[in-house]
Amino acid sequence: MVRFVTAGESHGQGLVIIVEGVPAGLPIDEDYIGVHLARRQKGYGRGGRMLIEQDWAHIISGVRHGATLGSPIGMSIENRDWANWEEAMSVRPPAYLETGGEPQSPRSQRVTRLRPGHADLPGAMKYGFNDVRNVLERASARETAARVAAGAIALRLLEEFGVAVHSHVLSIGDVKAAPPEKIDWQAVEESPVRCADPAAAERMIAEIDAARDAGDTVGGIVEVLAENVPIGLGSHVSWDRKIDGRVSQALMSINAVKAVSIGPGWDIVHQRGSQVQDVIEPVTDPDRPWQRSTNNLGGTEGGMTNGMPLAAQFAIKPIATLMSPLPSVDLDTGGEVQAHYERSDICQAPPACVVGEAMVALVLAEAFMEKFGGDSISETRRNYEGYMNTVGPRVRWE
Ligand code: EPS
Repeated sequence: MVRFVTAGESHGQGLVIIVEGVPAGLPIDEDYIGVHLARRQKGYGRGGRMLIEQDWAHIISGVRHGATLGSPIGMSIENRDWANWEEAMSVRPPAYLETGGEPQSPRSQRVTRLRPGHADLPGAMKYGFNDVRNVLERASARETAARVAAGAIALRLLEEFGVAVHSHVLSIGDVKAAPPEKIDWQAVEESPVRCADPAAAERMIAEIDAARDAGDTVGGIVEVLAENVPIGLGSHVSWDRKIDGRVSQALMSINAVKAVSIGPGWDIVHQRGSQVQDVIEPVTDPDRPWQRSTNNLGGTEGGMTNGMPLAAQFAIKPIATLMSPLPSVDLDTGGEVQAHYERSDICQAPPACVVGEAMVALVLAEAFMEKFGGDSISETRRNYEGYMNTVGPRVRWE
């Protein structure tokens, strides 16, 4: 079973990642993971933090001589900003707490002005804290760097079987990209907002600038597409095995995500059933004598992948930390205050694309290993090829 766990606070020493269940013999290196980490760091609308960080995942276990061992893969990513937070985020109690003196850094002051929309209030209540920093550090989207490192390993595994995962921005604020005929993925990589429609991209940039000028933030909608996914991942037989449910949970777990759809889910409910299903057309192909001319259902039917690209969209809300803060309440006194402001991003939609790719890849890798198994990549490949040879008209097997 492919699973992963992350640890790390936003301004602590760094992030730690463990990925388990990857078969032995998969070629992987830090450079490959580094490409994906760098993609996540880009995006118009980022705050000053990304000028400080240069994310790099050090592999510390599970890989030898450039290939996986089948053992848990351990990685760490340094937080360069830690150097500015050593007192505030110190593991040992800093001197001022022991002596009752004043902290050396203003960053060590307790945070008590609750930010609406962030984890501050529920986190402080749940964990019994009187300093919101104990919550916000882990609730920060910094953690998504760790997910991208884990996701890069899943992507590498899927790539061995021809699966490619891409992502792009569909909208930012009220600015929508025109539905693309065919997406030029290289152009998306070069777009500052990861948008396939260059005219819309310009307007998205202006939208982010306008939000920044107003001391505000802006959200967006993102699409992740996985191509060449084998038919039959996930299962219709039990609720927790359905691939669309698993993809949705994984995407919804990304910081600030408020809605997920498989395919253009919200749009198709306005149409009749006859317009929405992806009709199965016969074609003359001895191996797969069928095709779909549409993909309205986003590549899943009955909780299983159906051989079409898996397409998932998600909506990321405008970031909760506002330069012009909302009215709020102080955690200590209950008195009215302005919410806490701490340097933040204006728009997270472009980097969230890369995080979405990672989460989709992790779910697909888990479902892939569930279906094909194998302790070495060659064993997985034999099982995969054996199954793929059975995907076709049943008459062959009679
Ligand atoms: C974040 C606030 C900002 C972002 C951060 C998420 O960090 P800082 O408070 O240090 O300026 O840059 O995102 C990252 C550090 C990252 O790697 O994406 C928040 O409050 O969620």
